[in-house]
Amino acid sequence: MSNFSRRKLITTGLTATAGAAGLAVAGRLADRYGLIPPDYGGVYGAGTTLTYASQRLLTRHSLAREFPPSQISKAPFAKLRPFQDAAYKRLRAGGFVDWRVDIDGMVSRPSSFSLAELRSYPSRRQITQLACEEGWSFIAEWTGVPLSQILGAVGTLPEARYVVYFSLQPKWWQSIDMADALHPQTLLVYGMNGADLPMGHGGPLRLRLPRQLGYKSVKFITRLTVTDSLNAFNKGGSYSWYAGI
Ligand SMILES: Nc1nc2c(c(=O)[nH]1)N[C@H]1C(S)=C(S)[C@@H](COP(=O)(O)O)O[C@H]1N2
Ligand SMILES: [Mo]
Repeated sequence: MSNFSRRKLITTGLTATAGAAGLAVAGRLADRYGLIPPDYGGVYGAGTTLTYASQRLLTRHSLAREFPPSQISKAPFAKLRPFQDAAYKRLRAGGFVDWRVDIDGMVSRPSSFSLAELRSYPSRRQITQLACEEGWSFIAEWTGVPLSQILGAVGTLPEARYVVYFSLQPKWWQSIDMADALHPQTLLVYGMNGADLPMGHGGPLRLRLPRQLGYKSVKFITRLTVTDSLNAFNKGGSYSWYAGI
């Protein structure tokens, strides 16, 4: 059977099963095809599995919508409450020359990148929407280096399955699978609407992942860990692990 019709069959099977015989069967089917999101069994349970499995089969390579410049929001909403972190203030006073993002875990060359080093890679600029789970959204132009380039530079090992990314804000981290980590629209962003990324939106560096809800776009990125298991990391808050939109 061709890859496409096999995918179609599995997806159709998942959807039909979910309607007819209940979500538990969909879960077993998804398990067979390696499509269980790591928080399966959590509060979101089988519904999340179904979303993740269907999206992975159908849209692994699809792009989030990009907009023309005329659609850029005039007043993008920065969610941040005043950010009083002392280490951040010091780094900011120094023009962020000492900001580093460390990359470790399952990579051949664990590395530490300055913003200048990140900017020396070919950049990507994309106008996409950031949508919060609370219901609001805005459209902005984001500039940064595709995460795939940085992962290529450090050399991810073949066993790598996830990238966990951490913020200077201690309670903020998230993780994505390699399909999202290597996706061309997944960026380490340092610019927004033609200027440096402002503090309110996570400057000097945030992850942008336009195919998932806003909470996966973690701000103030300082570290990335490549891993084959998320067992050592709980999800980073009470959100669902997979937030595909
Ligand atoms: N470090 C950090 N990253 C974060 C958050 C946060 O509070 N701290 N909020 C998340 C949520 S819930 C959303 S919707 C977006 C909001 O991005 P914005 O402030 O650029 O609008 O950032 C995400 N990344
Ligand atoms: Mo959010």
